[in-house]
Amino acid sequence: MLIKRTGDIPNSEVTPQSVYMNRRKFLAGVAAATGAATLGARSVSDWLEPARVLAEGTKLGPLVKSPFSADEPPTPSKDVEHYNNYYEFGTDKSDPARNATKFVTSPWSVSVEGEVNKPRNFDIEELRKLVPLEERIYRHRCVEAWSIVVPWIGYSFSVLAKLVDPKPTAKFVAFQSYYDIKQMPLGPRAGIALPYVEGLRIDEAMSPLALLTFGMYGETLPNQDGAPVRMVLPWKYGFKSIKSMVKVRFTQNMPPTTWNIADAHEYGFYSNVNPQVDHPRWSQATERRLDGSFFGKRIKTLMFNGYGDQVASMYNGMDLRKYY
Ligand SMILES: Nc1nc2c(c(=O)[nH]1)N[C@H]1C(S)=C(S)[C@@H](COP(=O)(O)O)O[C@H]1N2
Ligand SMILES: [Mo]
Repeated sequence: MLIKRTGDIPNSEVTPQSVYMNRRKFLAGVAAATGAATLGARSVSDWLEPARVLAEGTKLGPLVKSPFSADEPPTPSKDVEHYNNYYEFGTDKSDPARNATKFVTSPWSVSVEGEVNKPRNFDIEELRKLVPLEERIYRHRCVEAWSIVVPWIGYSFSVLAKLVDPKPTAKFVAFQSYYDIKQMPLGPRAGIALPYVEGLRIDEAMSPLALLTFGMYGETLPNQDGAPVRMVLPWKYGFKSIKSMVKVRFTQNMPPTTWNIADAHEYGFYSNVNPQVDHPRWSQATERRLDGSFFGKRIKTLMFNGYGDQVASMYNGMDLRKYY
């Protein structure tokens, strides 16, 4: 086990939002006064007190606006927080919101390893502070033909990748979710092999669109949406966007992926959104956009979920029926 979890932090030790915000203002003042935001490799805040983990629903900011944002109104957050796939917490869409409320996500760290020159274990708070956080409004399309528009908060995964310095032998990136039967007692009944694993080709992982995600709707991620850190890959079906990540491994070979293990015929490694290639059991030509109404709205699905300008060239010359 690569992740060391030293037990629960009592609630009293989690910095309340007001204290945190005041501390931010104070630190901004310190930084301005000294004319330097960092002392060596560590930030001013690290010298003043040890990193604290932000609780679920803590405001994140300031946020940088992203040029990658879709020009579409976000889905009401109520839908995004109550219509989930997170099989570790149950297989019904309403299960995760109910069953993940007590999920302990602090302390948390992410191990980055494999074909890299500088493997490292990142504390979640350190990871979140690597670069300024962006708000990116992305369309998110589930393979089950429903979709949402979410203002995610994070930064490009490539920032993290560059820090660990991948070797030329790194051709793929494998991701792994947290799994603990004690916290996820429904896991053994999920019908898929856990821990949940996913993967990307290295060029896909380095695409600026691939978002290392810490929050949504201005706040830290709700547990059911993948707290405290997940991937979001808007040009791929939703199951590629792994939640509650604990391990990132750069590899020479294509890594196994959860839904491909479960049924290779239905779920491929690439799983780019493609309205022309149907799922064996249903059409992928349209999707039901959740919009706060009972049924949502039926709309046409776009190739690469509308992100073709940014990602299509990565698949030049590939038969996308074969590499689904
Ligand atoms: N660990 C883990 N990650 C996961 C899943 C899961 O069951 N377990 N479901 C995937 C699927 S199928 C989708 S559509 C998205 C849903 O993300 P959301 O609930 O935040 O909308 O998470 C993906 N990541
Ligand atoms: Mo999905």
